[in-house]
Amino acid sequence: NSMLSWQRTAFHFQPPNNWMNDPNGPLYYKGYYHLFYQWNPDSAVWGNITWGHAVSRDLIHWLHLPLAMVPDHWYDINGVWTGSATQLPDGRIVMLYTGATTESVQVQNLAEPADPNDPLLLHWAKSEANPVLVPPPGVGLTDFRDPTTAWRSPADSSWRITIGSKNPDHAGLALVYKTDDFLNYDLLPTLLHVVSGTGMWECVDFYPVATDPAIQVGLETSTPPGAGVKHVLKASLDDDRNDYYAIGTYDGEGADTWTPDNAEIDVGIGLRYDYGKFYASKTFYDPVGRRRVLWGWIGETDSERSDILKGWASVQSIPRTVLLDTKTGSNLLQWPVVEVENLRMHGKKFNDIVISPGSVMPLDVGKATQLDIEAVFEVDTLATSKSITGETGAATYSCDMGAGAVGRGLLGPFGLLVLADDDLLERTAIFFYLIKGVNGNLTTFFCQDELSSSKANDLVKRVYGSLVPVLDGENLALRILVDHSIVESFAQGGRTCITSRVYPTKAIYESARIFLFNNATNIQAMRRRRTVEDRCTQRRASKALNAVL
Ligand code: DQQ
Repeated sequence: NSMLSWQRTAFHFQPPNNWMNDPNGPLYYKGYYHLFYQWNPDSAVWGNITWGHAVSRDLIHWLHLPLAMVPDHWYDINGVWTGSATQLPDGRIVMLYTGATTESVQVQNLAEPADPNDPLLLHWAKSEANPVLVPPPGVGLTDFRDPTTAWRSPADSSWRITIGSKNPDHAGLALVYKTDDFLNYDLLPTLLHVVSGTGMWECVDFYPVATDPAIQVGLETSTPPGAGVKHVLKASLDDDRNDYYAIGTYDGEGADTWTPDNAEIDVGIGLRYDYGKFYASKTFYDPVGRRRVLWGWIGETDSERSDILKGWASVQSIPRTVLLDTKTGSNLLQWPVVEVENLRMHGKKFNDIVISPGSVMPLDVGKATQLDIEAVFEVDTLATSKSITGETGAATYSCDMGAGAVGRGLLGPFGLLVLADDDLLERTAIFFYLIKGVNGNLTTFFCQDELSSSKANDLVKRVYGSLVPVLDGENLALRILVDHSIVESFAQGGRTCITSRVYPTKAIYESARIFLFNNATNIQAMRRRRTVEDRCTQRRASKALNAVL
């Protein structure tokens, strides 16, 4: 439907049409990045799941290729579901994926490139031995899916993979298998990990990260645990459709178990990759960029009817590099791959903008449907320490309570409005909200408000967000990618991320604008004082709580 074609993205990955979901088997091979994905070739809703396929030299520009795999055997006739690639030391690629059988039982299957000399990996040969794994005793026939990339055991140098499931008590868990040839597997007696109450774990991911601030590169999946290495475990929770990760320690010499650093922020109950729309993600190690790259499926938040009308559904997140945040030690940093910056065309800088309370200020960047925004907000610690907030700490605020971006607090909200029309009838707000606790400490929330993003009435609109760690002396930093119907935002270098799908009806084409806004009320106090002080010294004036872009 051409009326809705403006909703298609420009630099986020999308198939030519129809339904897409999880990213599958990302890998680098002979000069090309490969992305496979869950695709329904027949319609814009989930079903008939095959593997779509595309290649790229830069993770940004993609060439669409024919389907890599289709449901054509009893062991995957109800869907070629999610899987992962492993590159063996001899260069061989093995692809493990879940098949839904004629009886809809979930089994694991093996496929390999039919012609390893073809850098495009156009044809895939499914193994004669399929299925190579069936649900073990005690595991539900439909609770056994999404094998990971394999890693080498540091203890016996056999391969390990993990597969998500749940137990009868509704605990999410990750099974571990041992294999030498990817045809025969032994289920290990101990789980990699289990967390009560978290339900089915889909699309488990497991990988090492470097803890040394001097080694800020990604680590190959088989990097053994030990000094300077931690392991990240991620599960996609079928219950709430969000991707949760935790940082911990992998015991590769013992029982192949993983223990979180902090049991209170364990997998499924603690940190999320993204506090907006983001699911079924998967990382891979890029040997050329020496980085770990994360892909996530960004679904639609409009109606199924609209998806059918427009003829497509879903995009992939911008590929994000993933590192351990060695400053906090307790979260990851996600950041758009550097290649995205090659798309920047008409750079515009705005410096030293002071924005008064309750006001909105346009930033003239011309048509604003595709943007890569970097913004820094300077918070004067003197100003905040003097302000009497009357608020008692983090418990008094969360992004989804209250009035979102139109609320008025003492130290927030302030930030940007994107995909906004001149009259601000439509706008998506990305903002910070600071709370001063009774102990005098500041807590910073990072939020994204979709409530006024569109006049259309068939949408799910929310205020998303969470806390973001801000260390002493740091300014508040934002990166926002705007791409027609997606707003992907990163705070403090990627400590907290939020992705929204939005469907403006007025803020489109030439009418899309961006604005700065400040709804923090205590800047009023600052401003009054400044009027007096302006006569004395300009330096004092700059100590107000300034929002500086
Ligand atoms: N999507 C796939 C499954 C996976 C789910 C099926 C997650 O393999 O568990 O399309 O979105």
